[in-house]
Formats: sequence, C-alpha cells, structure tokens
Amino acid sequence: MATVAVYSDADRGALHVLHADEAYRLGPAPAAESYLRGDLILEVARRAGADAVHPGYGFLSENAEFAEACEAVGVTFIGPPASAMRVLGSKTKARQAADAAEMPRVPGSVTGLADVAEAVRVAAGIGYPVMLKAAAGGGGKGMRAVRKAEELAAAFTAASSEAERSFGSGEVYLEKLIERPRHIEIQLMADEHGNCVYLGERECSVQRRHQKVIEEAPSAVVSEDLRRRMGEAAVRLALSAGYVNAGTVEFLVDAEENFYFLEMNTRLQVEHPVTEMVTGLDLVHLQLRVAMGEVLPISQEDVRLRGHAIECRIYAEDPENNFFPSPGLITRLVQPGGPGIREDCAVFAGWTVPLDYDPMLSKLVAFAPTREMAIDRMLRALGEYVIGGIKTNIGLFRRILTDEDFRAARIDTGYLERLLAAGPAQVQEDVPEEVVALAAALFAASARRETVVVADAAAESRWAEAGRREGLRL
Ligand code: MV4
Repeated sequence: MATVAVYSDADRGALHVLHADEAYRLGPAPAAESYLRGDLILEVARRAGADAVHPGYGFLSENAEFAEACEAVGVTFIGPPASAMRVLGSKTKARQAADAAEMPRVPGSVTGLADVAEAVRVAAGIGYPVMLKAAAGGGGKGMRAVRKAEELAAAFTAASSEAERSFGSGEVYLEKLIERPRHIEIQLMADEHGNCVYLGERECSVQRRHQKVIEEAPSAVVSEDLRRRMGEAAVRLALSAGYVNAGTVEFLVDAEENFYFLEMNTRLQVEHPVTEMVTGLDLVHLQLRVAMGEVLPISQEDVRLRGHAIECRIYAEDPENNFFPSPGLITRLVQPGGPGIREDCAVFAGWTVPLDYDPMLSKLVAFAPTREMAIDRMLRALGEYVIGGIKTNIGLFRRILTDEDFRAARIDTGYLERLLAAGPAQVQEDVPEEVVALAAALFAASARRETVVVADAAAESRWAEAGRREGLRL
C-alpha cells in the first residue's frame, strides 16, 4: 500500500514526511491554513491519485463535512460514515441514542433545560450534588458542580451565559454528579456488514485538565462481567447508529462498578497502542481492511486479552513552568527498548519541535504479564529515555509510577490533580553533598550547553591499568 503524506511548512522535515512514499505541501504552519483545510487535502488526493484518506487524530478526524467531502469525490474516508459521526458526535443526540440502545446513562436531563424552574425540578428529582453541563461544551469545558439547592439558580444562569459566550449556544443540561469517577473507555471495531466487536477497555483516569497523561489496558478494576456489560452496551450503541470502523465509547465508572455513558469518539484514539498490546491486534491494519469493504476478520469469541500495557504520553512541556509547552531543537535523543517496550516516536535528534501544534513527542508503551511488571518495565524505560535540548514531562511519570496510590490502582479522574497539589517532588534527603554539588555543576553547564568532563585521575589510571593488565586495547 503506497503512502502519501501531507505537511505544513512547520513539518517540512517531519518524520512522517520522510517515511511516506510521496509528500505534498498543504500550506503555512497554522493548522487553519494547512491541516484543517479539507479542500487542500482533497486537492492532494486528486493530484496523487489517492484511494483513501486516513484522518489520524484531532484536526478533521471527527469532521462530518470532511468525511462527506471525501466520499463526494470518490475518496474513501477511513472512519465512520458522516451520518454516524453526526449522531454520535453530538452530545445530546448521542445521549438520546444511548437511551434507545438501553445504555446506562447518568441520571438527569437528556436535552437542554428550558429555564431555572425546570433545572430546580430536575435537580430535586435526581438529588444533589448535580453537574450542570453545556450541551455544546466538551472536554470538561462548561461544566459546573452544584452541591446545594440554594446554589442552583445562580449556577444555572452563570453556566448558561458562559456557554452562550464560549460555545455559541446557552443550552445547558443537568446530571447526577458522580463522585470521584474513573474514566474507562471501550475500543470498538465495526465493518460495513453489520459486524461489531469490542476489544476490551482502557483506563484513562490519569488526566490533567482533561488531557490524558497515562492510559492502561486492561483497567485494574474492571471484572470480566463488567467488561462484557460495558462492551455489549457500546456495541449496541454503535450498531444502532450504523457505525463503521474504529470508535471508542467513553464511560464514567463509580466506586460501586456502575457505569454511565459519557460520549463516543468517532475516530481512532491516541492511546490505541495499549489495546493493540493486550489484544495482539494491529488496529490501523484492521481500519484499512474495513475501509476496503472487507468483513471483520475477527469475531467476539476471537478477542482474548493477555497481560497489561501502560502508555506514557511524552510531551515537550515544562513541569516546573506549569506544564507550558517547551518547543525547540532536540539536540540529543536516546530511546529506550528491550522486552515489552514499544515507542511510537515522531521526533529525532535535530528536529525542532514547533509551537504550532500539540507538543506530543512520542508515546512510550510498556507491556508485561502483570500490571506491577508493566509499571517497573516502564520505570526502567523512562530511566533510559534522554531527550536533550528541550524540557519534557518524563519526570512526571516517575512521580506517578512510584506513587503508592497509583501502584495500588487507587486512581480516579481527580488523582493527578491531587498528586500535583501535594507539591513538587520530594528531594531525597540522603544525597551526599559532593553529589549534589556535581549535579548542580552539570545542570549549570548543560544550561550553558557546555560539556563537563569529570576526570577522576585515580579512576582513569585504575581503568587504564586494568586494560594494560588484561592486555585489552580499548
Ligand atoms: C461528569 C463527571 C461527574 N459527574 N459528569 C469531564 C469532561 C467530560 N468528558 C465529562 N466529564 C465529567 N463528567 C457527571 N455527571 C466528571 C467528569 C470529569 C471527568 C470525566 C472524564 C475524565 C476526566 C474528568 C475530569 C474531571 C471531571
């Protein structure tokens, strides 16, 4: 299968451009002038004679108009039909489809609340605390928890005007607030012939400001029975909307193992590798075969989960500076490997991380027979990972993976905010003075981009002497 890459001026030298058989420029760096220009992308498809377009993540991957524009010019969109995208990509339509598919949903209103009086009535019906949500919101924006009845009126008015300002629609609905939920999602794969399988779940509760940081498969708290019930509900929803190709159904799961439909992502997700590791499947390969009209080559009985996988999203961001992006030239890259380590890396030494896009550098995945082994393998791999010239969030993962609550899988969507609120990493107290001084000197030198050679004459002569004694010429 020949590949055609598209790139913006910022990505002229990017890895995907080097890997593809052909590459075409879309336009200047800003996404609005390149990766979001569906017309320019289809112009490349025409010039290159491409049969299909894979939209990846973000950008146009959940844009029904783009999916339609592809089909209109006879280019296969590797993803769901626009009609399914429209139903499942809209919060309120998806919630209505979830009800039709008898999918457990958080108790509350399905459509927008007409006025404060209706909000008061619905809240009284489900009991406090409640969560107000903007229908046109998303990713945690436009959400407001209300813990007492007397706060509801003001909160409703504020949420509605905020939604109007931020999303162009003041429509607000109301749900039972699920305390300390886990975010668990089901991976689906459906073909054009009415077959749909679920490929286990992913635990995505370790998030910061609604950005996933660590994802795992399987979830440490999902039993075989819960997995089957969530999977079958997700399949019912997908089939009811005529869904095709890869998709993910997101759930909130509470401490009593109740699960509630949140939303559906009508695309492949960044974290799909952890599902690939525990199922042994290549999800993009399956996407391509489904997009070519093939019947799914696997049935639900064929799906077997084995072992445990953890993914760390390696970002060019500065944990000491509120995780702000830290773009710039990557001067050095030493990548981990070894048993059970997979690194999906998009950068290389000499690459300049641009500011124009999400600053993700790579996804480091550790697979092992058990969660404990996967955590320790990941720690070993992170210890080998060197990305020079820019700041990264590698240190954050060491803090999380050595944290007792994480290792005991006592995590929920508030876990990482609580860990970070506990303050900066505890510096080890037992570090000898000279080591601290040496570390400071190295840090200062690296900040000045100098190389510091620490020559210990005694050590060197012992090394040379051993070499002479053993007759080795090193
Ligand atoms: C909730 C919730 C608790 N109760 N709904 C956040 C973004 C959107 N995906 C839905 N979200 C939530 N909805 C009710 N009724 C808690 C969250 C939530 C959350 C959900 C998933 C992943 C991370 C989260 C972080 C904070 C809050």
